[in-house]
Amino acid sequence: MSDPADSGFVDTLSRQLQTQVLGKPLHFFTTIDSTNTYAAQLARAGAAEGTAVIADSQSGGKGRLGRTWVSPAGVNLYLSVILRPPVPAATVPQLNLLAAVAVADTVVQVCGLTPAIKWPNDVLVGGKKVCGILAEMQTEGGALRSVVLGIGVNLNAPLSAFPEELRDKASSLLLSGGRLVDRPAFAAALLTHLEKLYVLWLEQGFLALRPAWEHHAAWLMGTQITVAAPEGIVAGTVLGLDSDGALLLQEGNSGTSRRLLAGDVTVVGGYTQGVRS
Ligand code: BT5
Repeated sequence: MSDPADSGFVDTLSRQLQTQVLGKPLHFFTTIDSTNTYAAQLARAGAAEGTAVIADSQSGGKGRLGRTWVSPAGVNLYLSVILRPPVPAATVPQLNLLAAVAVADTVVQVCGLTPAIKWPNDVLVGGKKVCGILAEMQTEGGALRSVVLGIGVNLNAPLSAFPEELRDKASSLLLSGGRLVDRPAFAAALLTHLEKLYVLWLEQGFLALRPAWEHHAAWLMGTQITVAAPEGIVAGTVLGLDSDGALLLQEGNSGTSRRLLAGDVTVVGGYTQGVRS
């Protein structure tokens, strides 16, 4: 059940929402452990595609691999959307890339800033992380039942909202752009971009999104990176994105090319090399 105490955000957002499916219905909480966890419960209970959960703050915001997403109140966006795409589970990681493009498009449109997507699930501004994405799926007997697409965007967080150890790695759109971001307007625009890209992806697959992803990509071909992947640390030169969204690397001295489906990327020499700001 939504928390009626702070319906201003939802009322404003609902008035501005121009989507057919995404964000309908919308559940809003002043505080919740994790919008992804709640959306997954709704999905298991049969909630329709498009159902969205937004919170003003999260007490247990989740990143990947059990990490924490810092989620202070009143300043940012914490959004989870339930999707039910009729696709094989193996294609679900592409939704991270899709969401990153949607966030980047929204940042350009609403803030006039130049974002950069860091594969697979971060959006940076000025080399610092302003957005993280967490796609979690539910399967039954190997078949995909639903995906919860969670998106956290630092909109108006001051530096003091981040713990010390994040202050040189994280930023908000306010800190980077110098202007307060209208939170419901950003959320409405993001849902519009998400829906447009989701429909394109359903109809034409990831290849139709790849040019937009490449347009916003943080590193150019040839950038030296290391990736902490599930299969181990891989170092190499970026060759680009494969047709399914996998990262293509030319590995070390061996010259062999590698396909990576998941991992944490570090740019050799820091974010200023080969990174658009
Ligand atoms: C992510 O994980 O970046 C996915 C974050 C997804 C958050 C959304 S909010 C709505 C929905 N509900 C949830 O519970 N989650 C989703 P990962 O790539 O593992 O990055 C996590 C790391 O980012 C942390 O270990 C920190 O280093 C850093 N971090 C944590 N909070 C941050 C923040 N607010 N801004 C920037 N960096 C942050």
